[in-house]
Amino acid sequence: MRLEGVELRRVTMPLVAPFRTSFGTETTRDVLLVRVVTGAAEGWGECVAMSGPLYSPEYTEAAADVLRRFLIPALAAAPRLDAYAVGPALTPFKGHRMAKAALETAVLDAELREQGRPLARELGAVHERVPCGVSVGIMSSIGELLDAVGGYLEAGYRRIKLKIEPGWDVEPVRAVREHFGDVPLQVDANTAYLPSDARHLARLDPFGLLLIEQPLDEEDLLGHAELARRISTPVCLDESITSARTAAAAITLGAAAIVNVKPGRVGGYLEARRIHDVCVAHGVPVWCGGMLETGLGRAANVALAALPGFLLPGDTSASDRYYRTDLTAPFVLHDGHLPVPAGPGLGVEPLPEVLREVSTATEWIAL
Ligand code: NPQ
Ligand code: MG
Repeated sequence: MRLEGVELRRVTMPLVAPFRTSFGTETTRDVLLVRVVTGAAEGWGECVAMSGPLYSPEYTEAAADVLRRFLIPALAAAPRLDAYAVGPALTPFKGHRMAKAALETAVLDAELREQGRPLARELGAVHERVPCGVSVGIMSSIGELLDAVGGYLEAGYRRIKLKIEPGWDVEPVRAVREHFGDVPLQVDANTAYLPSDARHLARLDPFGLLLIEQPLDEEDLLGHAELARRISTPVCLDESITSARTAAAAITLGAAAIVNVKPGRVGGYLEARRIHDVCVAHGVPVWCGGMLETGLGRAANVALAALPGFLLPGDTSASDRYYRTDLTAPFVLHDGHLPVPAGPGLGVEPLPEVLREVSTATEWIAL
């Protein structure tokens, strides 16, 4: 495969409603898209970094910068190009996994399109559709939360995840349990608690949650292991899991009974599959996280979520959870499931008129 060039494109997507987490409130999604052009095809990768370094150290401008200064030039110099050569070509550069993931995904998409092969098949998917969950932001009142959760259950979502933080945890969980009974329910703290909050978090035990996601600092594997001994809710890690190696360490330490797999956070879909494999070998269930992806990233996430170790519904929600108009043909929930794309590569492409409408800048890097 020969690379002719790479396009970096910025798009601004308004969210249907503000999304509040312990690290802030987002009203629009500022996305960096990577498009690679080869002799025979083009491929797309969506960078999941946020506009500020709030979820992880990466942010959109930094991702664009490292791609243009370091990652794309390194790829251009690589002797042999296919998706499996991208990771090794980029290993000299530390971190920046979301930027690396976007570039690798674009190359993988182009390669699979050239070969007429779907991403799901390439990754080892075993399902044609996947059950979907939804992530529900922190609200200004319990009433507002119950309206939101009721709407999602009505729409068919198979699992509800509540964002929590100190001051918004036991009461919202209690209210959802009281109103909606035994629905599959989990919580996500995005690192908002301290090890000294263990006794408080144990107050969630009676509600029979599927899991608590990333209660403590991303570097605190030992703290999560200790917390897991003090609460009965299974501890799931998100931010802490940056590679198959950290997944193995977290499992061995007893810091993760369940793992959230986000391809962007770990450097791409190939590393995401390795994490899946490590977890399956240890009997640790995984599920696919979400970063408010457009249809491009969503298509790839749904393909990944169809692997056999993905035993819990993911944050692979329908397009209309976040966007009135998606970049691609919308993903629509049927019976609480999304279909795994069956076409070559990602199996979806941006709608040209929508893409033009939401794009704020493009940059072509010829190779
Ligand atoms: C999580 N996602 O699991 C993340 C965090 C998150 C679906 O809960 C803009 C872009 C806003 C990415 C807010 C979900 C975001 C974002 C939250 C990611 O931790
Ligand atoms: Mg999370």
